[in-house]
Amino acid sequence: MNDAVFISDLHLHPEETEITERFNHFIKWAAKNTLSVYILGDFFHVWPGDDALDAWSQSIASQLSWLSDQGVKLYFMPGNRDFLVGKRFAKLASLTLLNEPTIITLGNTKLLLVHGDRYCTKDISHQWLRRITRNRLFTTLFLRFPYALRSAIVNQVRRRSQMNRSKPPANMVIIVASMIKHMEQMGVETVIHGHIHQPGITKHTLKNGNYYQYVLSDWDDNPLLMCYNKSSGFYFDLMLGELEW
Ligand SMILES: [Mn+2]
Repeated sequence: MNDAVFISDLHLHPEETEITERFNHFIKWAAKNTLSVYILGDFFHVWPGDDALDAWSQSIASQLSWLSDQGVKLYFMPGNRDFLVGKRFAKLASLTLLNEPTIITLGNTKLLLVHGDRYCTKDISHQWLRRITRNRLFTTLFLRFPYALRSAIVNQVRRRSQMNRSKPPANMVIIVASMIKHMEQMGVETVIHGHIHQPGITKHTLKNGNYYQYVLSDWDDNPLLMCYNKSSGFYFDLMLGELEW
């Protein structure tokens, strides 16, 4: 049994049926294998606001809520695609919303949780967009737009991003200096993030010590799950089990 499992970048969308099936499988896996789940952003590929709730997203919410009923604590940090996930969805899915960034402690490790896009500091246009979209005044105003208009805007973004789906944009790169600076500011030596879809564990050795970077995977093929338990520490796992995909 794990104390925590970290996932991100599922990019759930009603047209992506395989990813939805993987998510369904994950729910059953998580009920048996972890005490808590941390979702670190881009859970949904697009989310125009909680009034986007339809039969498909209601079913996602009810599965999360079922998992919570099994005693699994659920935490949700929005990413750059689902920053409009709000209290209504959180309540329906029985999850706790987390600010970005958030610090938690597991065992003796202080962990910095972020989505990851904040470290893509070479991507000037994204950082500009990020400042706007993570601004509460902007989100409040944007949510007053008619739903159809918001939906059209976010779907336009989706179409554009699908065109270069096979290769992530060159500017989607973590700038390590920006990341370490943030970790120093936050007083941590370990960060967990997603966004760049390049899973791995990297140790950065600097004069003043070591910094550990855990990067989460996307869900396009076989997602790797970042797990933590007291005896094994942090490790990547696959959703194995008796359930067929
Ligand atoms: Mn992202």
